[in-house]
Amino acid sequence: MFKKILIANRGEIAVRIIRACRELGIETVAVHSDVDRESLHVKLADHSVCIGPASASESYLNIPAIISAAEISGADAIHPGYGFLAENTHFADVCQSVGIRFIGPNAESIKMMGDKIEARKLVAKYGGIPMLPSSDGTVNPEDPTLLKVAKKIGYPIMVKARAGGGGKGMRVVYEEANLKNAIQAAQGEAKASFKEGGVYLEKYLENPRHVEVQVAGDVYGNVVSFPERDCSIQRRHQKLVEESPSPLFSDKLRKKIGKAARRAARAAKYVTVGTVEFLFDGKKEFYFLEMNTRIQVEHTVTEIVTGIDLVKEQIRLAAGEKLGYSKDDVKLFGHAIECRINAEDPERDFSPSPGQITHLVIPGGPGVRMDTHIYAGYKVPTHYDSLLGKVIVGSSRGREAAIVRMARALREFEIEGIKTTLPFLRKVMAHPAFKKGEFSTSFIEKYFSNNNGNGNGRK
Ligand code: MV4
Repeated sequence: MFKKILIANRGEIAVRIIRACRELGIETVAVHSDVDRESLHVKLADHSVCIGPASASESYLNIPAIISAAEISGADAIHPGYGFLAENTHFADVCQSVGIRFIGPNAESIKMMGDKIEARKLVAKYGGIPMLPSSDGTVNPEDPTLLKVAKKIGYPIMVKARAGGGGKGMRVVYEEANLKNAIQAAQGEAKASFKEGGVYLEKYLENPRHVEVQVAGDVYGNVVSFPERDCSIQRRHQKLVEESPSPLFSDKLRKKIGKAARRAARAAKYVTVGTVEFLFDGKKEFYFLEMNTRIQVEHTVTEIVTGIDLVKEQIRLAAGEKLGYSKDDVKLFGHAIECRINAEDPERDFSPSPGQITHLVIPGGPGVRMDTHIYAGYKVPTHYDSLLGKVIVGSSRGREAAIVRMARALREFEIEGIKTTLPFLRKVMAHPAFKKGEFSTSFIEKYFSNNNGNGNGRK
């Protein structure tokens, strides 16, 4: 097992990782930028190193500074958290070349899964995983077979960036006449966002639900899957609410998606923890979308419904330990919901709201967990993403009871000095469509698009 882990991240996830290390008896090294000196992750870690100025490119993305900090402090592994360097192939490579274990899969897996075309090909070749019809590889407006390929897939079609992520470089096309323009636009956007301008075509699924499956694998080829998470409540590709299990899933469908996810993990020879994303039609079919090679923000709902500490699992598996249990040992208990608390103003189109927290009451009581780095007096910097933390609830009495519990927790929550997504989340919990479990990825657009806050979609 590792003796000392450097956490190349900040915020709630750095705190979460430090807590796992403490329980595992592993020493921790926090890194921080100039403006994060007073951050909770710095206070909780055994050691800390300042790695640069506020700007992320000079601190949390500064590979030489992070590697130097690891070498000086004698860390034998680096945990990247999510975001920043978590899916950076070059960083994973550098760690390996200096003899420091990167806590995640090998650089090869990260690279393969980062390329959506390669990932699809790998998974399709392995077989047994439902896929939407698509083009074989990248497409160009001048391809002589373009219209034929598109016709075979059938409209509507989504043009997607092979380096995609975060909804950039995507276009929906309903008719042939718009295809070439959409390809050009997506290529331009992809080139600007990812430097890689390649795009491909995929059958477009309207009003899908976003369902994902956590997987874990060891170096001996053992793989398990966990109950699915439903992450359909999102706004402009930012998730706001996640839950497990999905309100629309039967045991039969859960078995089927679990099997598909394990097959995808096996196809990728996946080691440590990862997530297989699917689109779900809301009735009975799901389709492979992509695979993420990092610990995710919403891993917590899976922890609540299974009782398994996924960050500890990730560290253990990265150190080469055996999984030690099989898919049938992973049991689903009750229902869990997570709400993301962001420093954003829902009244102003969710614009960032940094500043000092002047007053804070964090919810608690039965079945309530809060993962956060904030405290009263903490100053939210302007330089990083707006996630302040997550309220996670679990109930053994099912989804309705979990919603009641979340509404209760959000009611207890008090935060002053900055604007947050709290009032918005309270409305989501009270919304009839949410309560019924009847929502797709269009939920927020559909009911909150005028941002009138009344949640009925009318002005
Ligand atoms: C899709 C889709 C419909 N059909 N692909 C958005 C993020 C990127 N990873 C993939 N995304 C989508 N791909 C096909 N063939 C709809 C989306 C999509 C979406 C997916 C998950 C969660 C939220 C979403 C919001 C808009 C579009």
